[in-house]
Amino acid sequence: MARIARNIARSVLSREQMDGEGARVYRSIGSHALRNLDPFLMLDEFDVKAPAGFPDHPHRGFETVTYMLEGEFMHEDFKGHKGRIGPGDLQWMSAAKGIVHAEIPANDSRAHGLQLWVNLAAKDKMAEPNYQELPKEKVVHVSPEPGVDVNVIAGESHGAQSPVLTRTPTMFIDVKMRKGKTFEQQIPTDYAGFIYTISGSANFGGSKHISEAHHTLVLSENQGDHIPVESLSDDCHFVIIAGRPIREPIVQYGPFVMNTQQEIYQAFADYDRGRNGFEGAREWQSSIRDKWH
Ligand code: FJE
Ligand code: FE
Repeated sequence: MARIARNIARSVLSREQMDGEGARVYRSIGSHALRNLDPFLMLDEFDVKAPAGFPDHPHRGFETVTYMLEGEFMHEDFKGHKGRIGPGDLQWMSAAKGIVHAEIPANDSRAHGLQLWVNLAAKDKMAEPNYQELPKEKVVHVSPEPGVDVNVIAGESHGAQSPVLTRTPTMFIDVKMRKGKTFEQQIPTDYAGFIYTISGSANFGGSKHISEAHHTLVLSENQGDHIPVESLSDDCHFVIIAGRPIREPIVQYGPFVMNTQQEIYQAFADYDRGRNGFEGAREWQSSIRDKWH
């Protein structure tokens, strides 16, 4: 049987916008043009310089994946879990029933990276929160040929498998290519996905869609099992993100993502009263929030 390549069904350029406290983001999924792409709720390319950041805020019902490209972030949550994420480091945080935390630049230089929000199925939304943290050295790397460098954040690429466990089946592949190289990524036929371009230019998909940086390229759902890429510049850098759609109703209110309006009211009430996973949330203040104030 002939193999079918995925094509680019839509291309959307991210515009710069502000979120958190003065933090600059290029929003991909989650912007007005790309409300959500089941199972993904949001992808931000953040480019933050202190004193801007994302001080104390809650999450419920999904996972946040922070992948740092340049600079350093500090994080601290309401149960005392804290640390730093630097270039190439990965934090896969399953907020599930509740996390309250702060994420802010660790020093004076620009903190640049990606934050992806992966939805959870109803059965997982009220699970215990969990962190998977991989320093750069532990992020699985594969080079299928010279001039092609792949970091496997989640899933598998060219025989290399990420150790990250994803409650929602997800692949997240970071690819850097020199000019004139080719690359192919296998993608399960039942996954919905997209490519987000960070720098350089390349031809994407079977129909050779040319794209520059800061674009979200939504993959066709044509039963294709792979996406081919040909780079057109030496600084070609993009991520391929795909996952199995959950196909459940989504009701989102900022950082709470549930299945019904009733569950959103419950999330607000729990956060306010410190219950059902938000114990201690009301009294808590991060120690890092004052670093730049
Ligand atoms: C958010 C307030 C926030 N994009 N990229 C409201 F602070 C946030 C938020 C982030 C965020 C955090 C990081 Cl580290 C990177 C981000 C938004 O925390 F999403 C909303 N709606
Ligand atoms: Fe957060």
